Amino acid sequence: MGVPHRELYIDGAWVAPASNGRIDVISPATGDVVGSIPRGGAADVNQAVQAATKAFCGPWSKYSGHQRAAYLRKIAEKVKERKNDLAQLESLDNGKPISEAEWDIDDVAGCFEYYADLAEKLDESQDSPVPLPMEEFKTVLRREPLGPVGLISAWNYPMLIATWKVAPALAAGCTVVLKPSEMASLTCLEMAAIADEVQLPPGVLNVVTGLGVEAGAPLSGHPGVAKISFTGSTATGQRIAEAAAKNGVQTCMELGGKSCLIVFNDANIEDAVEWACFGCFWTNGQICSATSRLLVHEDIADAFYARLKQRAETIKIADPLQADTRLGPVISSAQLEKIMGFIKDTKDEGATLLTGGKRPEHLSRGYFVEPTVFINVKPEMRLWREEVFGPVLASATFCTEEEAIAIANGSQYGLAAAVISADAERCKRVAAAMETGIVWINCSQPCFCQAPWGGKKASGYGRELGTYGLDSYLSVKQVTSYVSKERWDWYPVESKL
Ligand code: TXE
Repeated sequence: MGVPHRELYIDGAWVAPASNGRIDVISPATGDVVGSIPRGGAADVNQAVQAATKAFCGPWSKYSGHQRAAYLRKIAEKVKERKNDLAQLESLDNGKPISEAEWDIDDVAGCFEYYADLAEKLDESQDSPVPLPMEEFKTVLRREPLGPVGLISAWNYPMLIATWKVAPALAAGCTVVLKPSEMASLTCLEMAAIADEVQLPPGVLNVVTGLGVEAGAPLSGHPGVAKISFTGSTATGQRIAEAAAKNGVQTCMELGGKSCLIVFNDANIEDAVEWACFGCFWTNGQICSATSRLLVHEDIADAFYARLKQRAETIKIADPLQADTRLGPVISSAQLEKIMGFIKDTKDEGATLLTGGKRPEHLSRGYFVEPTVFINVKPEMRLWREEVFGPVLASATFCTEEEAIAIANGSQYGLAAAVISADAERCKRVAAAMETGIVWINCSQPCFCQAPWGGKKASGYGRELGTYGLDSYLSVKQVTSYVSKERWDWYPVESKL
């Protein structure tokens, strides 16, 4: 499969970066260079923000929601037409199994369609009245797009995470400068190609690829954007929020996680093991919401761990482009090293390795790691506290519901949590007690563009997706009219006497 040679997409045109530089694209499955992306920098970002500003003032923010929706629907159509090649490109670039990349591309199309629907509804809900206590006045609300926005995205769901930001931003009437992760930018450049094909007006979507410090930093510190939406690590998120705050620019932060799955003793072990594996090993373990901490009730721990070991050892690790592969490589050699460092430290700290813990022997190239499970992991161990972003599951046992809740909440992160139990009332109680933005009951990881997504604590703030996602790209203006026939009298006559 050929990797398209693309330039930056600015103001409706493909342009070489000012630096003329390029960044190698490395296949995580082989370590081979398979293409390159443009190495954008501050001058390119500046041009892109100018183009987005012009397009915002020009056609885009003036269009009706229906007009914008028509473009979003055309983008969704093209994504569907190109599903196979986009999924292959995603799998090649990021290493995720092709079956998962195909889901992602379906979700990209679905997300553009969903926000097309919401853009149309925006027309109907414009100028909605606000009930007031004085009948002399009438207030209506106008919901207006924020302006040109900067979107900085991550590599684990390259096209999908970008879409979670681009689709609601465009639906709201904002224009966009997208800075994808340098680790996997290919499908975001194809998003630009699709925008070009459907003749999205120039400057409405600009894509500037490049390194975080060279292209991301100038975007997050640019005074010309109205908002920065970021998905990535907590440390980078803090830097971006600081840079944006200096210009009074608002931010939405979707950061790391260390989510906990709690399995009670009335759970069906077979089902719970399946969710435990899916919840941590899906997307090669590189998911912000991965339930990478697993609490198992002590009554069922032996049976549960025996089945978990068996199941983890049947997960097929192979070339991600093969249809039946379930675990591909992690994104880079640096990420592989980081994961192997966690595995070594956890062994040294005295946890028990249940399965995995090394690179698979049958794969001599690429950045593969076996699905790895540690049990008897203590809360003070690094593996329990820090995000690994790889197929490594940390498990411990618990005795009471209160204890499980306290351990699950005892994390700096607060993105997601999951509970598995046959007792619906208990699930409801635990869900209410979790200090997270997302809770799954009797499952782990389902994600729908209709439902809000985001976390608490070090996992960030703000919400993407659902109607919250659209609202986050809108500002609300109150328009208040005096509607009484009587002259407004500052002081009623009697009180002047
Ligand atoms: O993330 P970064 P990296 C976590 C995960 C992973 C770790 C490091 O634990 O191991 O982060 O991954 C851009 N100003 N997550 O290095 O640095 C960068 O170019 C502006 C969790 O990839 O956060 C990319 O586009 N932008 C996560 C984006 O920020 C900057 C998904 C993310 O990069 C910048 C990915 C700067 N100074 C990793 N520095 C999740 N929440 O899902 C970098 N960038």
